[in-house]
Amino acid sequence: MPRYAQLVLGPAGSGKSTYCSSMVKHGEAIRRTINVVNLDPAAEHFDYPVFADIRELIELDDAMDDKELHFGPNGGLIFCMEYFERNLEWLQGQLGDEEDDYFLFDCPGQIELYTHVPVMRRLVEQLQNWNFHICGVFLIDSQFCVEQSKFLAGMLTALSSMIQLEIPFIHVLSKVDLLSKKDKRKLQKYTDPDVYQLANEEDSHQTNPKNSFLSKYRHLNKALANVIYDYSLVKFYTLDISEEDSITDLLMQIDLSIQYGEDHDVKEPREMDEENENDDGVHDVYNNDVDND
Ligand SMILES: Nc1nc2c(ncn2[C@@H]2O[C@H](COP(=O)(O)OP(=O)(O)O)[C@@H](O)[C@H]2O)c(=O)[nH]1
Ligand SMILES: [Mg+2]
Repeated sequence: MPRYAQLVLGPAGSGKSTYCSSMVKHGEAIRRTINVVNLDPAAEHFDYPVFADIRELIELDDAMDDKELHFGPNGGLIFCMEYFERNLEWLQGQLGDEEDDYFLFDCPGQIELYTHVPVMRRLVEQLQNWNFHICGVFLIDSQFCVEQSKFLAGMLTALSSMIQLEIPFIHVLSKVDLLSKKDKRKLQKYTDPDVYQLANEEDSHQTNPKNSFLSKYRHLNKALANVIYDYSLVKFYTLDISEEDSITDLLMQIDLSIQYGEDHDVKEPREMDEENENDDGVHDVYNNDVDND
């Protein structure tokens, strides 16, 4: 039986740790165990029960205080994550080998860790070797996304992480509870699969349409929106942690992407016989689109 994991990604402050904590609480409510592993060596505060904590392996302050290394916060973080990468057996020991376990990995927010440094990629490969089905859950603060240009910028960051990690991604606009009704309505157009309409919109910040730089920029936005639309690259879900339904819907989408629960259905004896004859492993279908044959 496989195990399941979400890599919770996104810029600092996008709400990753809060998301993990909401998922744990939701899990408790529906009697499902969701474990969280803190992978942020600089984490100061989170309010979920931590299953394993990278700070027991290495802490950012230790890397920064080292008299020979002289690291600042960013260099220190990369150092910690590279140390982690060389010591993945520590993680293996922490995770144990219970079948069917479900983990969230609360990751650090530095985007370069997903796009430029191999650590996350190595982590994904290792988890796959340990029989995990993994997806990336990429959070973007919805408050920054009510403007079209910022939304596209966020989307491109998410996209570059997705290309690097080569796992299914669920993109989430977080903190929707903080939006005004008007901004919530604005957000709807981003969660609509038809991103194309973005291309034809005026950005409220472009006050002078005759300015040639702005006009070029508008063309660029349009071209980007077209690429994203043409390849169906990114679909966004919203998350309002004050609404249980919002969490339920999101978890369902994520579970679908990692095929969690497929092995849990109660099977009729006849179905089981058929399955034994035609021994289809879960791995064969993982990563393909869900098909209901
Ligand atoms: N109202 C509200 N605040 C949030 C939400 N998610 C995060 N925050 C706040 O945003 C800040 C950063 O959140 P955190 O989860 O630590 O972000 P991280 O750096 O991505 O782990 C904290 O002050 C949180 O309380 C949310 O869904 N709703
Ligand atoms: Mg955090």
